[in-house]
Amino acid sequence: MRTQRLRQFLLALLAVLGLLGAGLATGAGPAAAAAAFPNSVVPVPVSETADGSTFTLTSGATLTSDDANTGGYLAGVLRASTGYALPLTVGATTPGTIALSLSGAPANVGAEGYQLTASATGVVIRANQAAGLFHGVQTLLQLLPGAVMSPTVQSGPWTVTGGTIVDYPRFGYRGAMLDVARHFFTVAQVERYIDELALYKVNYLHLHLSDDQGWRIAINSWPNLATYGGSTEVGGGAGGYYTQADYSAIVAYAASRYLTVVPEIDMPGHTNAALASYAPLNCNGVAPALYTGTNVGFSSLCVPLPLTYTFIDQVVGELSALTPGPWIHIGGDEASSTTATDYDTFIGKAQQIVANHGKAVMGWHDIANTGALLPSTQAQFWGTTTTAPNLATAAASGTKVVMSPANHAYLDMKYTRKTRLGQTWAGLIEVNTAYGWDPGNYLTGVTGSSVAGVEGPLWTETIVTSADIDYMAFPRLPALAELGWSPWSTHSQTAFDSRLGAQGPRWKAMGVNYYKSPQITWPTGS
Ligand code: TNX
Repeated sequence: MRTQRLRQFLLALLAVLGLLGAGLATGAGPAAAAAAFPNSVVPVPVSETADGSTFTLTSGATLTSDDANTGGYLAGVLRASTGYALPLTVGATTPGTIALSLSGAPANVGAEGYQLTASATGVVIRANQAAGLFHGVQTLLQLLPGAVMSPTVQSGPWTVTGGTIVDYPRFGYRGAMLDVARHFFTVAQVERYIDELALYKVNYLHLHLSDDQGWRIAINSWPNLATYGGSTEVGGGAGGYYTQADYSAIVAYAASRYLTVVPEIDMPGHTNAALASYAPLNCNGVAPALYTGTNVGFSSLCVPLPLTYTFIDQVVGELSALTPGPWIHIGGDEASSTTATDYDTFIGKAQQIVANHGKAVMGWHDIANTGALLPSTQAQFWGTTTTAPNLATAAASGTKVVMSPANHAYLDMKYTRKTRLGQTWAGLIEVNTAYGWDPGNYLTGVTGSSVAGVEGPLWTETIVTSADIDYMAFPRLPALAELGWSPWSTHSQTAFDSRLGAQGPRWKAMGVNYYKSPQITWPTGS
């Protein structure tokens, strides 16, 4: 008994001495200092353990993937910037130098998470589903030098810190909204934004498809909506609209980056373009003129009119058939030309129509002012205070909430007074203001499991080009993406600011026209 204890003691002593020895040995050289992942990944992963090794991607490397789409995406990015051949085999039994595997991931990473292991000989990303592999690929790209995002061949070395990352999202809904109604954006422009969002593990693209100034989706049963209602935009430009094939192309492109499209038809307010397109939709039977200004709250669908619900049923029916995702967003904001009783009636009927087409409703949080939200209806908070009593009441009876507080999450607010683009009604939003709030614990009575996630809306009254979109979204969108993905325990403004700075050279390499916030130290090459 005694000898056994003595042996255990000696073994333990040896182990401690061994560890000390290893520590001293590595401590003497630069290896110990290097045995940590660089603080470069946004959103910051759940856990990162470096092991002191380094992986270097070289010209002879091969790729294998259990998912053709994600493998093809990674091959495309790496081939362009490294110039290496990087042959890709889908479904191979022997792992390549970089292997994307749909087996062996820890169960707790769920549908969207992944495990990434980098060693001297290769990189393995394991996930339960393709979305997780894709998110792991984004992390791998952020561990490589920023030049990896260049569309033209750059010189390496293409090194990755060795070790293991286990990562999965805090919230299931991590969105960005693009208002294509105030100014129209082409399919290519939307796809460019999707590519940018995908870098930060955003998984929902909310498209604001109709407003007073324009109707942007072709509806076969109401053709004037697009051809007439889509013929202008803020400032009087030519506007435009998506054919149903265009819309399907956006949906498919988003799906290839693991984003789900949430289409919004805003109603009963914000409907001048529809009312202008069809006189019979108006209570007085007279179509108003098209509108190219920026006022809000002056238009309303005619709530007592039966045709209104035929219209919504057909629009929602066509849109639902084109939309694989679960949500149809019905807007519901700023309906100041609709009486409270009419608004109540209207939201009740609109929810039922959406449900009849097999979809669930999203709506701006104004919809919580009505008494009867369907259990599946999700509300989107866009206020500027930390209280919204009706929303809290709805949350208490089960309504889930997406958080877009306008004074933190609105990507159309100016950064400073001097910002050329954007508005100020919700305040100025510098990058640390965009980052400095907890979506899970922000709104009184809407916390914890009531919170479905986060979304950054980009209203486009003042936004006209892709360069404008870039400028307002970067660097704030990555801040919101981190709030949506990373556990709150990792939240640190100083650590975040240096991770964000590390994105600068990437955006430079990609040609993203970002705002060089003075709150961030941008490294050389940004
Ligand atoms: C308010 S936020 C709106 C939009 C405007 C935006 C401009 C919300 C649900 N409605 O109609 O475009 O402000 O910041």
